[in-house]
Amino acid sequence: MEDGARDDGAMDVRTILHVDLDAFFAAVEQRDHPELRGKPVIVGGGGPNDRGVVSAASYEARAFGVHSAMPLRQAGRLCPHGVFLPVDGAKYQAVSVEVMAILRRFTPLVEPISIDEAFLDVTGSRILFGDGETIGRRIKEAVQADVGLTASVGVARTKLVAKIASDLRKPDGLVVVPPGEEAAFLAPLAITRLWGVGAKSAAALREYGVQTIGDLAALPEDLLVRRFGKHGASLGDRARGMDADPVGDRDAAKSISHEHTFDVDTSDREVIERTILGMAEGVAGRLRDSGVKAATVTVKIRDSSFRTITRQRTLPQPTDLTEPIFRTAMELARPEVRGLRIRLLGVGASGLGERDQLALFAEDDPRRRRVVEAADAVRHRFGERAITRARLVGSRLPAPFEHDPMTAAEARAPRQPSEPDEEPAAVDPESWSDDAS
Ligand code: TTP
Ligand code: MG
Ligand code: MG
Repeated sequence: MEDGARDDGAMDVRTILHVDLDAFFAAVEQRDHPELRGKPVIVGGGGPNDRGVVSAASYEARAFGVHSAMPLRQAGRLCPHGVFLPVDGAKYQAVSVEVMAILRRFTPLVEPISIDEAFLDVTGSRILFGDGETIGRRIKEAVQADVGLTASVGVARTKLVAKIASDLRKPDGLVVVPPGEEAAFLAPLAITRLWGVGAKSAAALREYGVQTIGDLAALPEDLLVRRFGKHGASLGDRARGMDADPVGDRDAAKSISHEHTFDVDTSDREVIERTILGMAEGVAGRLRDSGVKAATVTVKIRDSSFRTITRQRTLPQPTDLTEPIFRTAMELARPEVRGLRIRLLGVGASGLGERDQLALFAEDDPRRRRVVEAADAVRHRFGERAITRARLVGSRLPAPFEHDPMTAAEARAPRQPSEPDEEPAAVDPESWSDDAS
């Protein structure tokens, strides 16, 4: 933390915006298919009989109780007349790039934290564009005019409060929290809205009768420190709306990466794929060890002529799991390695945030997390390379070079057991095996 960053005088002058698109994937589909506007649209997997989960639900679908991360079958029961669509990842990624470019018109200090949201520090832009509220309104207008989507914006002097504010009047919201009113703004809200308060901390806090952020702010700091350690002191601060975290803090320096140089340059797809898998596992394991999730995956490729390229992509949601990292790395690498002899490969993860904090935005499947954590225990005991899924070392190798699970046709097709993104939530422990290599 910088000198004086906690000083109220310094914090006073900051104006931070949090911008988040409304029902993003579903809104893009409604934009592109006007006949779907006003209808319950559910984006995710292969429809209501698929065993996947909902990625996004339009606000019309939410009226039926459908939300992100809900099993599609449950969504099908709640909303039998809903329009179910597959995920068109490439399209949403392109829209995301357009939106981030709009945000950069208002300040260079833009920190994307997921595919549809970013923090902006507009402190230095006020002279040009007006106060935080004015900039928020102009951003909403520009996103609507140029991209055809609605965004919700929160304006405050801290990231934490701006993030909570943007969520409060969704969709199409604009919530401004004037300096000095943070604590009063937060007080009536449930503690689960606070970063760093996951389900576990919330349960522990309930033992002290804490339901709202105001209840938390009123707890004596020494009690919080005794119960939650170092984390406790900052919990109290955050409950009062104090957080000095600067926009753009999660920079490239905070990243985790693995690289591998081949003994002999290779163009063997299977070797390349296994190498990327091994590195994705290593990176995901280190993310979990550090208790953080990554928003962005990067691959580095050097060919036999020493030409080096990197490609990166921001994930729909931050992760610390092997599969999304592997799948994304493969999607990035696949078009680049074709026809080349590869000398070096690297997989990196950046845009790191606390797991607890990010878990508020997207709850993991707890069963899946237990399986992953059990595997981590084995990894810690026997070393990095002890665990690799049997299906990936055996004959049933998936062929990510041949198919792209993000394309609509693929997503509609019946699931292949070997598809890297379709691991059943409860993994049979028998499907894990030792990999002596
Ligand atoms: P969110 O911004 O969390 O949700 P949203 O934009 O759909 O709706 P809201 O109006 O509440 O902001 O996530 C952005 C996109 O990320 C979402 O449209 C789809 C994707 N996503 C998933 O694929 N799975 C998830 O569990 C979540 C939360 C999001
Ligand atoms: Mg959103
Ligand atoms: Mg979002």
